[in-house]
Parts: sequence; structure tokens; C-alpha cells
Amino acid sequence: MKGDQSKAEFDAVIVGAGFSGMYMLYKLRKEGFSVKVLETGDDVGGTWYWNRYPGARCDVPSMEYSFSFSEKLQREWAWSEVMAGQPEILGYANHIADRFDLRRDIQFNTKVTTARFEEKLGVWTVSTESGEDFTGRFCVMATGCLSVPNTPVIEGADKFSGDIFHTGFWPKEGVDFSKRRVGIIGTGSSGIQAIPVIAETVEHLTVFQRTPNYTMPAYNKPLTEEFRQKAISNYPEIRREQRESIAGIVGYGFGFGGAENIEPEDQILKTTAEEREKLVEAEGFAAIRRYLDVQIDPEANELACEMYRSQVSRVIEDQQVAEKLMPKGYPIGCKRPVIDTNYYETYNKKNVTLVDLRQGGIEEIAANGIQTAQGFYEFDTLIYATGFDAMTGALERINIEGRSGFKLKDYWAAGPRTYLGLQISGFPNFFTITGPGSPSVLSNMLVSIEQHVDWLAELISYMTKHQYSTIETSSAVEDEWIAHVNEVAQGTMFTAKSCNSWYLGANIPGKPRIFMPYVGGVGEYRKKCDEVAAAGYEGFSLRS
Ligand code: FAD
Ligand code: N01
Repeated sequence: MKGDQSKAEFDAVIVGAGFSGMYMLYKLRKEGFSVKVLETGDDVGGTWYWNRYPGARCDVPSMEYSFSFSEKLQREWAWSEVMAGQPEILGYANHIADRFDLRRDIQFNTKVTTARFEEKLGVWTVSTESGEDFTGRFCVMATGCLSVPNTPVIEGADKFSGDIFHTGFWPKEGVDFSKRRVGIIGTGSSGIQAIPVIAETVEHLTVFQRTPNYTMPAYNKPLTEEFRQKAISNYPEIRREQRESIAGIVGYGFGFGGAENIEPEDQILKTTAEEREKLVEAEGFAAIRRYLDVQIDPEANELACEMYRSQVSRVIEDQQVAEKLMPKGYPIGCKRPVIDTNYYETYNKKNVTLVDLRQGGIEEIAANGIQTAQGFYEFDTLIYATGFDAMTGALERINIEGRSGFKLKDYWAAGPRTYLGLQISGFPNFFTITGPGSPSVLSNMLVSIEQHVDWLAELISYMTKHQYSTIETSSAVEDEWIAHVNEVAQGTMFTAKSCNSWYLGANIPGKPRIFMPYVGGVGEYRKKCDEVAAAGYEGFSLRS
């Protein structure tokens, strides 16, 4: 072991073998550290291993939703579409595992249940469901922001007699939907991607929608070899821009969202109703992307929502169905943006029924369907597209104990507290990748993952070189960071009173309502992390 200052078996124990855990392993191994990765699934890929539902794909251009750390890797992997589907992204994860020989340090089928800091020894003991212990100087949680599927508690759910699936826990062998009558609960990103594809083959599909979403057409298309080569030769510039940007996305020549030729211009508040109507007629949903005041001004936002609803009524043939699909009462841009392929068009199909739960909610699940206040809907297969216990879910499901048996779950009872989304006071040598308080889910996650992993690997090398054994932040430093995270989120649509997003924990009953990610942008955040490191890891105490 390179940093052999303790009794630990490994320099680092990493939990999770999605993109975060894989890159952390690669990076630490490259620096000469010994690493063990523990993963519940039986292979790599994380999100893309679990979310195999029909229609699953990323909504960031794949040439950008990819790692930049290896020049060879980014040259040799040829993405086939602007936004790749789940099988291709999982293929990419597997390629990385093979190419860099990662699997030899990953133990699959291994669920971590406890991580305890052994204060006297200065090591972390990470324990698994099957009773194995692994010790490390450092413990890195690469457990994912969207890795714990949420199945809502609904009366009678255990009585359903047909097949039950969750989009976030989809069977590897897939599902043959022909001859099935399917009910699907949820119209977030997962539901909106799955519904059009399932509707293609199913006998009948009933969609249970509690809140209609704002979703934009994806305009996905195949990538030409010519485009790929051009993008590859522009990679140095693309990667630099990504790192300095707000969301880690450049959108380089991708025609992302069909709005490539639209320059954001005047405020929507300065337009007339007629002008807006004409624009929607000409440009469809993309027209709404023109205006910069929509994200910060509630009045401007409501005008954009009106434009949106007017376009919904254009796309949907039956105006009663259109009315059901219209989002109302909460701002556009408060939830994670959703993009789709033929979502609204699906409701023009004869084999699709939309149940607007605003007109009468779910009362119970029966053996053969769902009873709502507006009637009974019969089907033989039930799909939950009901999202995740996001950002804190995976961490709080592990019994994490820091100094003096201090429990993370207790410390976070009123909401997550971190410094930079990287560390938590009372938990020395313990790190979270893309933790709450970092840009994480508001960004192209691969950009954020690379930044966190690079920063952590440099820190661990620094500590080893200078013979520091522990690093720890303090609650006062956390307070300052949390105040900053809250300050930048104020006044944005993300924190509007009428917004109930998983960013705020609002999708999980009883979860504290706290805006968890950092909205300041990946560029600003990176600068801050670099300054912290340059100042000798300001805000952290390093001890020998
Ligand atoms: P994950 O991929 O979630 O991996 C975490 C791993 O940790 C999992 O394999 C899990 O099994 C394992 N784990 C968790 N707890 C334990 C435990 N106790 N013991 C052992 N193992 C454990 N982001 C984007 O930027 N762009 C996109 O277009 C995009 N699309 C998405 C589409 C879907 C359907 C979903 C669900 C998410 C999407 N995301 C997207 C976010 C996505 O989660 C990240 O981009 C990225 O894949 C996260 O990688 P990760 O390694 O941090 O976490
Ligand atoms: O989950 P969600 P998701 N009764 O929480 C409904 C990423 N992702 O899996 O809005 C009835 O967004 C709930 O209703 P409401 C992306 O970050 C990306 O779809 O709470 N309905 C909602 O409609 C995304 O944001 C892609 O009223 C219930 C739905 O279930 C994140 O993952 C694709 C209910 C849940 O929506 C999560 O998306 C997929 C109940 N009891 C995922 N409980 C890309 O395209 C919940 N709902 C990149």
C-alpha cells in the first residue's frame, strides 16, 4: 500500500461502480494507491446498469456525456446518436472497465450496509450485507444521486396480481409488452421516455399522471462520421468550455432541443400576446427557450407557461386530453428539464388512456388495476416510473458512523450538510462524489464526476506526500458553504414555493425540504475547489 501509515488493508474503499466509482478507481490506481470497489450490482455502469426501461437514454449530447481523461478513449469510442440510448452508454461503461482492466479491483454482488470510522486506528471499516469487512485509510461514496428507486406507498399495492416493474430497477432480460395491458404511474423524465416506446407494442397503456410536466422535443438523430471527427478535433476547446460553463454542456453543433439557431434575446415581458402566439406557431416548444427572464421572473415564467400550454393544445388532437396534459400552477424550469421523443403524439394513439389524477387521485391498487376517485382502470402489468430518493437516499441507507459513533443519518436529519458536497464534518477521510452541495444533478454529471475525482485524487496524493493521516472539515465551514448554496438558489425557479421537485426532496414524504444541489455552475464551483486546494485545503484540517 502506497500511503502505508495505518493498519488499513487498502488506501481507499470505494462504494459504487458507476461512472464515479470506476473513474475514482482508475485515478487512484494510476497514482499507485491500493483500492477496493464494492458494488451491489453484478457489473459496472450504475444508472445505466439499473435503468434499462424502454426508451432510456441520456439527454446530454453523448460526445459531451463522456469522459475526457483519456485522449485515446475519447477518440476510439464512436457514439452512434446525438443522445445515446441506455444500451450504448452501458456498452461504453463496459468498454472503460475492459480497457482499463478495472474489474479486478471491483467486488460485485456486494451491498455495503455499514461504514464506520475506527478512531483509534484512523481507518474506515466498510461492512457488507454478507458480513465481509474491508478497511481503508479513505472511504469514498460513489453511490450515485439517483440510485435508490422510490416506490410510493399506495394502499393495496401488495394485492396486485400481475407483473410489477420499476423503471429504475428494470429486468436485464427486458419485457415483452405485446398482448399486455399496462398501467404506468409517473410522468417524470423516466415515464416520459418510456411511455412512447411502450405504447408502440402494448395492447393498451393507461398513464396515471399526478403532475403534468414541461417537456421539450429532443430532436435526437444519428451522428455522422464527419460530425464525430469534427467534434473530436475540437475536443480540447469543447472540454475547456464545458469545464468553465454553468451546466457542463456546450451543445457544440448538436442542434440540441432544435433551438440551435435561436439566439436568446429580449425579455418575454416585452412581447405582446400576438407575437408570442406567432412564435409558438412558427417554432413550437423551442420558442420558449428564447427568453432569458423566464428562469428568474415569475411573471415572465407564467407567460412562457402559457406559450407552452398553447403548443400542447396544438399537438394533441382531443382538446380534453390536451387540457389534462397542461402543466399549471408551478413554474417551468423548477424541476429537472425533461426532453422527449413523440411524447405528446403518443396521446393521439387509440391504445393510450391518460388519467389526470388532479381530477381524482389514486385510492388503491387492486389485483387487476387501480381504483381512482374518478373510476377503475383495469390492466395486467404495473410500472412504477416514480423516481428516486435522490441525492441523500443511497448514503442514508448505509449506516455511516464517524467520530465517536456519530451517525450521518442523525446529522442529516434536518437535511444534508456538507462542505463543497465533498466532505462532512465529524467524518474524517470520508468523501462523497457529486454529493449534496455540489453542482452534481444540475450539470452534465460526467463533467462533475471528473472534477470531483481529480480533486480527490490530488488531495490523497498531497496527504500521502506530506504524511498527513487525516483530513476533516468543520461544522462552521459547512455553515458558510450551505449559506452560499442557499443564497445562489434564492430567487431562481428551483426554490419557488409552488415547486415540488426531487431537488428539494419534495417527492419523498417526510424528507426535509432543502434545495440540495449547488446552482452556481460547474465553472464557478471548480474555481472555488481549486482555490481551496491552492490555499493548502482551506476549510479542512489536515493532521499527521
Ligand atoms: P450511479 O451511476 O448511480 O452509480 C452508483 C452505484 O453505486 C450503483 O451502481 C449502485 O448500485 C451502487 N451503490 C449504491 N449504494 C450501494 C451500496 N450500499 N453498496 C454497494 N453499491 C452501492 N446525468 C447526466 O448528466 N445526463 C443525463 O443525460 C442523465 N441521464 C440520466 C438518465 C437516467 C434514467 C437516470 C436515472 C439518471 C441520469 N443521469 C444523467 C444522472 C446519472 O445518474 C449520472 O449521469 C451518472 O451516471 C451517475 O454516476 P455515478 O457513478 O455517480 O452514480
Ligand atoms: O422521477 P421523477 P424520474 N402517485 O421524480 C410521480 C433523471 N433521469 O425517474 O410530479 C402518482 O422526476 C411523480 O408525480 P409528481 C433526471 O435527473 C433523466 O422520472 O410528484 N404519481 C412524477 O410524475 C430525472 O429528473 C433522464 O406529482 C406519483 C413521477 O412519478 C430523474 O432521473 C431520464 C406518485 C416521478 O418523476 C428522476 O426522473 C430518466 C404517486 N404516489 C431519468 N409518486 C434523461 O432523459 C410519484 N409519482 C436524462
